[in-house]
Amino acid sequence: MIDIKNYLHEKQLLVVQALDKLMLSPEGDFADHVTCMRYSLFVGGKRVRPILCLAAGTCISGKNDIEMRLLPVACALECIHTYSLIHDDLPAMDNDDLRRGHPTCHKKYGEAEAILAGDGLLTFAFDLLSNPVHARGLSDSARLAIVHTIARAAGSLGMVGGQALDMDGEGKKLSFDQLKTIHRNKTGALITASVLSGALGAGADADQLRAMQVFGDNIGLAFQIVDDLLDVISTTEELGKTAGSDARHNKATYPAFFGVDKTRKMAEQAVQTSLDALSIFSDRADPLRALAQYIVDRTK
Ligand code: GRG
Repeated sequence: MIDIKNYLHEKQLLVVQALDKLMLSPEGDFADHVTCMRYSLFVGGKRVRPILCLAAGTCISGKNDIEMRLLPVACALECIHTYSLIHDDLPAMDNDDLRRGHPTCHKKYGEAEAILAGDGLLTFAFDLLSNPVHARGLSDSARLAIVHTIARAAGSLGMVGGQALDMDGEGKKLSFDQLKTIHRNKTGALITASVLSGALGAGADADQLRAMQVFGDNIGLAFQIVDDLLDVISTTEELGKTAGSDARHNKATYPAFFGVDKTRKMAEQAVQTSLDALSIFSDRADPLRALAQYIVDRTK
């Protein structure tokens, strides 16, 4: 049985140290720009996506060095996620002052700097993924498959597209199907890609990839349902971002459709489906199992 608190603490440390080593240094001509990127990257965050990538790799490969080989991929995922948060907080989008318990990037450095920090982080992710120096230990074909998986999930047919639908839907009465499409793309796509890229890097076969896809889709769904729930039942202090933001922006959410109790049950159901998908794996999938449970139990 995995102690999820210790596991998360250990892997968060591993990811933060790798990010610090791999990320650009705040010196030279671009020092101010890089400082701004590093602020949002290191100000906090649970590091769920990189940890999912490492855990999926461990599930597929029994080799000790799999985490080390996947760290640049894990860091790229966190760079893309952080860019999405910076842009989501901008005045033109959710206009939030608080993120990860601290002032949002544009509040601290100004809007233009924040837009560019997001652009820089997104682009740097693909620098990390494609740079042979950072990607030691992954075959070229695995690296290409990972680049494609992440690019597809982060772009217009994934996270960016989901965000566009979300923005467009503000203040409108959306159907439940429309809400599911937004969640699947805005939040779910990058979470599934995190799991798949770890599995691809570790050499997963077609059956294993199919199982990882179902697992990722369902924890992505659970993650977003719980995010909707926490926005209603938690405080700004607990969340480290402004609570009640969905209602303020008139957004369709699971609690708005189903109420708090049914919403929690739906999240638990999605986690159960994700756990069922892992039944083909041995106890090497235990970290993934514990992460799925953490996603539904989390309080921030
Ligand atoms: C701007 C292209 C673009 C996309 C934005 C991620 C996103 C898409 C919007 C964030 C809005 C939001 C609250 C989405 C719900 C789920 C989510 C992604 C929450 C934040 O992720 P966590 O909880 O954050 O993993 P930390 O700070 O722990 O990394």
